[in-house]
Amino acid sequence: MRRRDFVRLGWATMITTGAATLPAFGEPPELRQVAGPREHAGTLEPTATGGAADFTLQIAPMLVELAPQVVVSTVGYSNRVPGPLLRMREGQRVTIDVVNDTDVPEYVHWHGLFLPPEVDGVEEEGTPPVPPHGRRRYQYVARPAGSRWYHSHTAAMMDLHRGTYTGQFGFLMIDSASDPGRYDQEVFLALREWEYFLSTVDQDETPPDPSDPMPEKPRKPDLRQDGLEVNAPLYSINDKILGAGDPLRVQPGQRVLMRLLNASAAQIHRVALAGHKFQVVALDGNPVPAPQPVDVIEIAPGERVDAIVEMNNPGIWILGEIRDSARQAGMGIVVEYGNQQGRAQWTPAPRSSRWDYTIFGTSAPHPAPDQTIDMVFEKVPGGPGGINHWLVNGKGYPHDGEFVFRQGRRYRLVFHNRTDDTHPLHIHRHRFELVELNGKPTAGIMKDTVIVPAFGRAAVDLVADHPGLTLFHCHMQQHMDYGFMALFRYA
Ligand SMILES: [Cu+2]
Repeated sequence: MRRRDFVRLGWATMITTGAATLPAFGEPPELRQVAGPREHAGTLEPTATGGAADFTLQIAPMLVELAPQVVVSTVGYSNRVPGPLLRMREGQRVTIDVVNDTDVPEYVHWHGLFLPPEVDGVEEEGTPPVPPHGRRRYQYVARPAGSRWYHSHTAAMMDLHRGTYTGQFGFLMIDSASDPGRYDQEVFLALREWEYFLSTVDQDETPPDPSDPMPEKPRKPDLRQDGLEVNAPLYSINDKILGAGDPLRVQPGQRVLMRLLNASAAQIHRVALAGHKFQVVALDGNPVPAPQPVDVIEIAPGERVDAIVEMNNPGIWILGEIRDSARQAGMGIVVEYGNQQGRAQWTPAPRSSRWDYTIFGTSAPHPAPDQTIDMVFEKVPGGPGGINHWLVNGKGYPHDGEFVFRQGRRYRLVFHNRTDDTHPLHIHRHRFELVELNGKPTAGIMKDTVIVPAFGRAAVDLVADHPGLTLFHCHMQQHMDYGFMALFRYA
């Protein structure tokens, strides 16, 4: 990106607090890869000593040109949104230097990797911060293979210019030696909103489906008034609003692997590609046992979906959010076949296309868990002008050490969502197998983040095989900041 004369939107300037100084718009640091798996421990050093890093990330204020004359001020990695693609091989020992050119401590979390707590990038697990105007070196072995990502793991609370509200996110790809990779093009698509603000409206709520079983719905509705939710006026895929960036150029007959990431701080998204279907091949970077074609992909903050699209319908199409308001606010990208003319077409997705993880699973039996841990989630509505608070088993974070794993044991975590909101629940440093969703059994779907619908229930199995403190939380920044977290420790 070259420096040019940015014209900032008046209202965007008014609601933006940070980033008074412009970064130097130089060339991004060169990314290099160094071969060779070495020993297996993760280490974290305060300074970059002991040789060159494989990757360097610079945390600094930056401007994002979402469209001509639509420029937002945020904090990002190496002056790019998304940050640089960090691509590594499974088993590779990588060294990443993080330079923090801001006034506040930061944490870079490597989402979906099996890392020791001291390099996971999480304050609650004991990772040291990257100090303000300082640097820190992360070293770890990259595994498991698949679509991973990295993002800020800083608490934001009421400051909507910190943590995942900022542009601090990027793709991290761990390539497997055994990956068949049968595709002609690979594209990375991050879904985002910009200029978050507090509002009484919950933007991503879908109308209730009468067939939704809602097994955790209480008999008596909670009549207390909700507090403020996080809302946004601008949306993008990667750093561009729909129509403002280069189209995704394809050719008839191509198989395009789309690696979708929801890098939002607050919203679940549903996307479709007009005229095409997505063949879903992996969830959270892990291949699914039964790939299936779908019209609509639902993806929550923290989740990744890998899908192959057969380019078999020449034209100019829109890949975008199925909600008209979100697409019109920017969430989309044009997909253009060669030698086509005209306007990009949008066609509404079929009404029947409801997202259901279990269609990608099998009916294989599960080994009996050694222990079942029930986790009940409740909301304490904030009332007018307030913020909702969240309880796990009757308490907000921190708990008194009640969540304990023993190494090698198999746990069944049962998530009881006794709230009228849908939550993407994430566990660090481990992955789990989805066992049941709203009473529907499934097997073979490995994830690190799972959507538990409003008044819904999910059960996941996890083998405790990564000793150390392990954070569990809702991936919506506001929910996490206001109590929706728990820390597991190994006995
Ligand atoms: Cu939540």
